[in-house]
Amino acid sequence: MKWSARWSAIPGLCLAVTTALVGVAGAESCPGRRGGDEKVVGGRDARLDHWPALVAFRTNRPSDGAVAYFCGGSLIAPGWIVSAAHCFEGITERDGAWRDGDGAVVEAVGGVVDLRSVAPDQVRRIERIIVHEGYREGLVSHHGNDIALIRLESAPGQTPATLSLHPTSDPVAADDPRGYVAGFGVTAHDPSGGNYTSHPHRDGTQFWAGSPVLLEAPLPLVSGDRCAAAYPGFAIGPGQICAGLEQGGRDSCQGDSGGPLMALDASGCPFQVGIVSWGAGCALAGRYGVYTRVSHFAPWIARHVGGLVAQSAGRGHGAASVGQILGDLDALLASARDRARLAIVGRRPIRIGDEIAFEIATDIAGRLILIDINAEGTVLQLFPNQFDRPETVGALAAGETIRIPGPAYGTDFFEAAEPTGKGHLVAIVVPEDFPIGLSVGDPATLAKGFVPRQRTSYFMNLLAQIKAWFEARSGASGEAVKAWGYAVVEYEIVAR
Ligand code: 4AZ
Repeated sequence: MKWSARWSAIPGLCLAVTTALVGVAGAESCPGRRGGDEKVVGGRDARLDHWPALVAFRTNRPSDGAVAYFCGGSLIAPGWIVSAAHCFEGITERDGAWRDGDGAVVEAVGGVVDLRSVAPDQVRRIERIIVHEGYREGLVSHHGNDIALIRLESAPGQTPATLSLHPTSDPVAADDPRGYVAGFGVTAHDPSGGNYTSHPHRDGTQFWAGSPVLLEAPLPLVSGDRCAAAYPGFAIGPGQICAGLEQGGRDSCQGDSGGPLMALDASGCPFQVGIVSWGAGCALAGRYGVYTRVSHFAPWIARHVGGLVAQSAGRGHGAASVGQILGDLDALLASARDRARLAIVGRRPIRIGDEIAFEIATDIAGRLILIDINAEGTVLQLFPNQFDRPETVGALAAGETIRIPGPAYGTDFFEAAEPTGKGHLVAIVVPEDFPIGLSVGDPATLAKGFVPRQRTSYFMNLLAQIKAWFEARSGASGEAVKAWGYAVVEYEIVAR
């Protein structure tokens, strides 16, 4: 449902609806969108506007300014890059910078397709590198977990990539034809790395790279079974996703590692499903490229980064996938159910135009998140919002009952609005140390009213963050869940 209220009384709600409409129109001009339609080995020149979040990692030797590009990455939140763990083996912080074994400083370069003309403001230094705890140096093909997060000293002005944060937003078909990979890696495999070549910068200094220009390759995504069969004895599991052609010829390769594997949604908008990890040679027949599966590591990413841009479940096919996310939430918070209660105040059935309000009671202290998932699968955060006490965002005391809309709203009721059909209200009482500020979006958005999100993106990000909270406390069993309260109510809105 769309909980509309009296427009004059609640300008915030008007604004929320307007923003939602803008969101729909915005789908046509998403970052990186492709119309209908190869180092990358067997690649073609890439367009910058198709790869807005891509970054290249390089080493820069202070003694002589020698530069070498060694890996890719993808901006996923302001100042945060996701890449492959194996890219950062042997890189440590010394003398105030992250350096390789020779003392060369590691830098991230963003917003370029031609490495011959990199401007100083496109180069960032690294503040912190977080390598997955399960990664084993030199053993990527046996242990996986080939993922790392890189925090930059300052945030580049690039647009963060949309991520697949849940298995349901990974491409559904076993062999989805529309995958893309890009990078500055080598265009022919050489185990000794001999295919890196030296190129002149515009100013005459030299740099080393696999390719001086960004190359991309369209690559079908390959089912886990087919990929596992191609690599018997290796770790191809839920944490990996593969891409490539049965006959070979196109592939990512040395120097592309860490870069993004993108899928396209129904509108041609790219979202990241993989991170270039490894493969037997490059572009060989029957030897697919192996990528770290982003959705599998979503809770880990969310734990460190917080707010992310999530791809909608089922690639935009709404309600059924919202049900799956709700199912995950139910499983995670099952034993928190008796600590919060949620009621819709108003007559039944709820008819369009009816006056309704919500009452939430909690046995435990915490902060409330109230979410509406309407019959079309659109997710709207009802609380906290701009009418909440800003200093305490969502804070409730043990034993408190809160009514929404409350005194500050200027109205006692919401009006039930379209769409008709069955929806869900979800109340979650989250512990004090849960990063609610990140899950509800940035404060600027929050200040404008309710926080609208198209379909499931917001919901998946929230789920990823809740999973991350439990993962950091070793699982949902036992004591940790006692800090949570949870209530779900199914409702139905009928025509007048
Ligand atoms: C590498 O050596 C590498 N074909 C990266 C990706 C692939 C193979 C090798 C996938 O970094």
